[in-house]
Amino acid sequence: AWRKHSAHGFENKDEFEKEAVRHIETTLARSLFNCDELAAYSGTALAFRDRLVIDWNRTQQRQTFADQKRVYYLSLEFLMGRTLDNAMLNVGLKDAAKDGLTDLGFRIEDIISQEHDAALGNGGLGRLAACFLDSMATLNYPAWGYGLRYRYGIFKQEIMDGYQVEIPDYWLDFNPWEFPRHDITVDIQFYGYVRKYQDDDGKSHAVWEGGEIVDAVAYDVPIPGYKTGTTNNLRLWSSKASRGEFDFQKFNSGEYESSVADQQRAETISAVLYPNDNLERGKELRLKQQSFWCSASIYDIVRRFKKSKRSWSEFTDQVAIQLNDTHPTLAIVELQRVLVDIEGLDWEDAWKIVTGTFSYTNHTVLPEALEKWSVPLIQNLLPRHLQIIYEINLQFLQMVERRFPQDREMLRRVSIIEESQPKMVRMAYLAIVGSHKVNGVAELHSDLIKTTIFKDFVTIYGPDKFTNVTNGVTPRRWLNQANPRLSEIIKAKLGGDEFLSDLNLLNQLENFVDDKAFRKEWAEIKYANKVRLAQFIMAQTGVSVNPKVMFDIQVKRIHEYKRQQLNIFGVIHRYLTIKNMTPEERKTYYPKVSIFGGKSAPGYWMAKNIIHLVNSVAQVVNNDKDVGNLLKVVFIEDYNVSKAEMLFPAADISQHISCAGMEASGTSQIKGVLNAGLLIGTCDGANIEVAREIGEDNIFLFGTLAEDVEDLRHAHSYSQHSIDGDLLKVFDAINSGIFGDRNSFSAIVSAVADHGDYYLVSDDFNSYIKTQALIDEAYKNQEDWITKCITSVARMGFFTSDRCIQEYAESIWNIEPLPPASKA
Ligand code: DL6
Repeated sequence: AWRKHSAHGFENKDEFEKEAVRHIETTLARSLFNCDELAAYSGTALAFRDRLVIDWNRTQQRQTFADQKRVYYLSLEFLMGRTLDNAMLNVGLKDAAKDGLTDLGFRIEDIISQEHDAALGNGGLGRLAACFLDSMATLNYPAWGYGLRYRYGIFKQEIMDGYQVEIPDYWLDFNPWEFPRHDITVDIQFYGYVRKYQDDDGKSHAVWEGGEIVDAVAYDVPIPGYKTGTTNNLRLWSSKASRGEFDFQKFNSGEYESSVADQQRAETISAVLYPNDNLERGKELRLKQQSFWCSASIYDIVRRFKKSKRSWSEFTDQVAIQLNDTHPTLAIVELQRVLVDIEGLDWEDAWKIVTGTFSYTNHTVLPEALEKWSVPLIQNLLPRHLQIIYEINLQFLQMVERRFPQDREMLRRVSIIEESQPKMVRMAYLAIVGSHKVNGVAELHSDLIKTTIFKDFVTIYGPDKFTNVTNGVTPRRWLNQANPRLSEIIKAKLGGDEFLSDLNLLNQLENFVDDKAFRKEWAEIKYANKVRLAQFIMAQTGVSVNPKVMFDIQVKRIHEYKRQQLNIFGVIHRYLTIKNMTPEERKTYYPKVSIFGGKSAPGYWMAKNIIHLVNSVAQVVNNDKDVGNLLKVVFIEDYNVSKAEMLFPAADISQHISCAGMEASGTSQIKGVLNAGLLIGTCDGANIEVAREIGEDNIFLFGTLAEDVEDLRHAHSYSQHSIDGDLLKVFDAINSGIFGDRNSFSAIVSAVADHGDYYLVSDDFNSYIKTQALIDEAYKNQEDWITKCITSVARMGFFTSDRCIQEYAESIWNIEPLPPASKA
C-alpha cells in the first residue's frame, strides 16, 4: 500500500505547471493574481525540490542496501551558488520548466535570477568542493559531503566611494533546498577535563568529563547528479543550545537576558563563515567550528557504520574520508578518540583504521594559510584531543627516530608540536601523519609541496604517499548553465550532449574549426554574452562599455599574490600611453574594457587598498574625454558564483597572473577557456597544464618561473631595488595624485619599490606589458582569434571535475560507483 501512494514527481510541462501552481497556492499561500517572479521562483523551486527528493530517497535506500564503501568529503566551505538551474538541468526537465513558465507568463531567466546564491565559501577551495559534489553524484559514487550550515555566508560586498564595505549575507529567508533533520542531533562537548583510571584488568582508560554541551542539528541538502537517478546528500550542521530554547529557571527568576545567553553562545558557533581566503588567524571560535563539525560528522559516520554490524577491522572497507585542506584535521583525532575511548579498541588497532580511512588535500603553500593552533587553546577547549595529539606525535617521532637515528634536527622539524612560545600544533603535519594519501591540486603545486613544505615527510614516508590530482570544474554549471547557447551549438555539432558527462568528446570540435557557419555562430554567441554583460555593467555602475571591443577580465579573490596590482599598473600604463598619443594615433589604437571583480578579506588592508585604487583609476579613466571608448575600467561589485556564470562567457581574455609558485591551482582559468576566452597567465598552478593541453600557441604566458622566485627575492633584499622605465612612470602617476588619495596608494607602490617586492611585480611588469601588446595585436585578427578559441575549448576535456573524482575514487578512496538499476 505504501508503494502505491509513493510520490513520483512531474515528468512533463503540464505536470510541472500543476505542481508549481499547487505550491504557490498552498505551500506559499499566495493568490495567483499577485504571483510575482519571486513567488514563481518559489513555486518552481518547490516543484523541483519534490522531484529531487524522490531520487534522493531512492539513492539513499540503494546505498544503504548495497552496503558498499562510501566517501565522506569534509569541507568547511561549499560555495554552491544557485541551485534551481542546476537541478532543472540535472533531472532533465529544464525544457518542461521553461515552457511551463512561459505558459504562466514568465521568462525562465528571470525566475532563475530570483535565487539567492548559497555562498558558504570564500573562493576556489569552496567552489571546488561544490564541483566535486556534482561530479560524485554524476558518476554515481556513494558520497556524502559534510559541512557547516552558516547562517551568514561570505559577506556581500558594496563599493562606496571606491571602498569595499561588507554587508552581512543572511541567506536563509527562503531556502527550499535544505531539510532540517531535528531527529539527527548530536551532543558536542567542549572544555571540561580528562579523568584517567585503570579497570580491573589493569587497562588504562581516559574519560572526558564536564565542560559544556552544544547540539549539532543536521540539515540535509540533496545533490543531484547529471542525468542519473543518483542524488547524494550534503549534510550541514547547525549549532543549537542543548538545553532547548533557553534557561527556564533563569527566565522564571527574572534574569531574562542571561536566560538566552547560553542559547546565543551555542548558536554563534555556526553563525558566520570566516571570510578569509588563504589566511588563518587562530581564533577560538574558528577552532570551535572545526571541532563541532568534525565531532558531529565522525559521530554520524561511525553511527552509520555500526548499523551494518560489521567488525571494526572492516571500517576502511566501508569508509573513506577526504579532508579538504587542514580545516577538518581534528576529525583524525576525533575518530581515534571515539575508537579508543568509547569503543574500547587498542591504540594501534584504532590508529591503523584511522590512517586507512583519511586522506588529505593540500590547497596552498602560503605560510600564512598553513593552520597552526596554539596548544593552550586546544588544551582548554579540547583537553582529551590534545592528549591524543601528543600521543600521535610521540609515536610518530619514535618511528622517525628509529629510521633516522642520527638526525635530531629532523625530529624538531617534523614534530607535530612546534616548540614555539606558545607551543603550536601544526595541522598539516597532523593531517599527513593521520592520512594514507596526501595530494596537491596541480602538477607544479604537488611537486612544490614535495620539495618544500613537506620535503621531510617525503623522506620519511617515501614518495608514494604523495600524489597529484589536478583540479577541474563541472561542465554542467561552467559550460551548459553559464553558457547555454555555446553549449547548444556544441551539442548540435557533436550530435548530442554526451560531452557534458564526457568532456573529452569536445575534441571533435576541432573538425569544425574551419566551418564558416559554426565560426559565425560562435562569434555571435560571444558577442551576445558581452552585450548582456555590458547591460549589467551599465545597470550596476552607470558605465557604458562597447561590446565590440576586447573584454579583459580578472575576477577572483583580491590578494597580493594573485597580483591585481600588476593588472591595474598595466591599466595605468595603457592610460598614460593613450594620453601621450595624438588624436590621429588614438584612432588606430586598441580599445579595451578592463573588468575587475573580487572580495578582499575584511581585515586585509592592502587588498582593500588595491580595490580602492582600481575604483579610483576607473573614475579618472572613464571620465577622461581624451580616452573615450579606448579604455574603460570597471569594478564589478560583489563577485560571486552567479556573477562568474555571467562574466566568463563574456570574457575575450581572462587574467591568471599570480606570482609563480603561489597559486596552488586556480580554477577560474578553466572557466575562462571553457567559455571561449583566451588566457594571459604566469607559469603557475594549473595554467601550466592548460597550456600543455591547449597548446602554447593558444595561451599568453609570461613572467618569472617558480624555480627563479627565491633567487629574485633574495636579490631584492640585497641590492637597492630600483624601479625604472614604464613602471616608474606608472608609480609617478600614482604618486602625483591624479588618481586621488596618494597617501593610501603609496603603500601599494612602496610594497614594490621599497619593501622587497615579495610578489615580484617589478620583475614581471615588462613582460606583462609586452604580452598585453601581443594580445592587442592578436585580437585584431578576429579570424585567428576564433580559431584559437575553438581549438582551446576542444582541448579542455582534461579539466572536468569528473576526471578529478575518477582519480580520487580509483587511486585514493578505493570506491566503486553504484548506479541506479536502469543505469547499471
Ligand atoms: O584547490 C582549490 C583552490 C586552488 O585552486 C587555489 O589556487 C588555492 O589558492 C585555494 N586554496 C585555498 C587555501 N585556503 N586554505 N586553507 O583556498 O584552493
